[in-house]
Amino acid sequence: TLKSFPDNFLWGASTSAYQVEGASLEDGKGPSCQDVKEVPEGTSDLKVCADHYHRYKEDIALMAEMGFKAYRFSIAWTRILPEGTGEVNPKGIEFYNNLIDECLKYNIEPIVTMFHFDMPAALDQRGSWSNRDSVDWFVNFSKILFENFGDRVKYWLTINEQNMLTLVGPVIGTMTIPEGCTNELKEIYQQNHHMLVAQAKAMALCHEMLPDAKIGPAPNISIIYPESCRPEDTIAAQNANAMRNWLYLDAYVYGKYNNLVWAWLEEKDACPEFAPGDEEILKNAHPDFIGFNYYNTSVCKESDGTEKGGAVSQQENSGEAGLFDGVKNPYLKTTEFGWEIDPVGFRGTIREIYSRYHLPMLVTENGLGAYDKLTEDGKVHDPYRIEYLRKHIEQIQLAITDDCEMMGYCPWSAIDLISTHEGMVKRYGFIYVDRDEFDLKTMDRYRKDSFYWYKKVIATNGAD
Ligand code: BGP
Repeated sequence: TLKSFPDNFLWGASTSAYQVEGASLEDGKGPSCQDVKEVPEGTSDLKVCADHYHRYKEDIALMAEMGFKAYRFSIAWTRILPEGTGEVNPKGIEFYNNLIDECLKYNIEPIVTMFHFDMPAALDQRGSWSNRDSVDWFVNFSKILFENFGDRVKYWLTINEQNMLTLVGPVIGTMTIPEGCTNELKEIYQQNHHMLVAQAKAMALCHEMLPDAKIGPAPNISIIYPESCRPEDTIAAQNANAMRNWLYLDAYVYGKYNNLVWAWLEEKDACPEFAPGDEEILKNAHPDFIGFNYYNTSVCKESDGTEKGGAVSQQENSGEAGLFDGVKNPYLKTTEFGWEIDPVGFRGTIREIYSRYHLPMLVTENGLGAYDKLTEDGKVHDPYRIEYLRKHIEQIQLAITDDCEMMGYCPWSAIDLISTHEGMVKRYGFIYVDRDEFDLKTMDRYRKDSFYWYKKVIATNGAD
């Protein structure tokens, strides 16, 4: 028999500041790397997004109507510190105070991501994560957050998808390689090391300043299957999993570098340099839970030894010479945007994480991007989203039945917002925002079919 969802299960959904807020340079906000970089051709800029900055009250009222127990959002670093360091912007503090209070008014637990792809532009110019000072910049920012919001925010997330920043950051433009760099691989893993140290220090600081709060990371974790039962393919899959998943979780939870990845970096002369004390810092950080984003699994086989080009997107890794070669999964269907759909892999991923780390888990993202249509009578029929989410929720329940400890489910996204690569046309929300890619139209909110469905799911604690 199936076990039920825990009573205090955090049903909710997620957004991130640069994709939902808009008001990108309003009320003293400084530019982030997202505001200064060129958006992909044919997609909207980030100036207005869903205009959540001005409409958060209406949006949170809708989330409350769905019965949300939690709302995961990120705090834009440059709203709080326009230059990334230095003067605090009181208007930024005020906005997030209001947002948090609005959530609490409806008993919605705010879950705050401290860093979601939006490095302050001023710090980007100083080398971003390649600069060792980035550790102090991030810790300083997190201290300001704990001081200002720690009395009301119980759940904190450090860095969103650090593994994607590292694996595809240089490709998607969220990681910058300094000019004249002669060992790019080492540079990438040095930046990754700075992120590890930064978030470890932030976790320790959180525990010191806010003993009742809970803090964890939010990487993108999904298991990688071997293509066949050839033993060589299993070794390849272990390599790929170490590189994509376990490197990060091993470091977060055990404060240790994954041995498979370390050995590979050694061979490439690309091991990151440790500053004095780093080892201690990594060892002393203990996440209270593991937050993770899950969209799709992938498959690999033994490497044929040639360079394939590594990770090409969040969904696809073409392979690493000597470690594994990426292959397509013939068993899975894809979304309209070509992302594989694998609910069973979700259960597999949850089981794997739990058996490795034995920490409670919070799903911080999961969802389906589609071309939703608003009908003339103000409806949005999105049965495909309902089906996708239902199947994933079923798998969470199976994982709970497997005795994995699950804290909550916050799919992507609470409301339509700007997709990182596809702009406004790729929608994920329960709430439809009436705007097109370039035409802002009315910006009115509409309840999608999935809105009513999710409301029932929450009301029945997952029974629907
Ligand atoms: C995750 C990011 C989110 C969000 C999501 C969907 O990797 O954390 O910020 O964008 O992916 O991706 P996309 O917008 O490319 O469809």
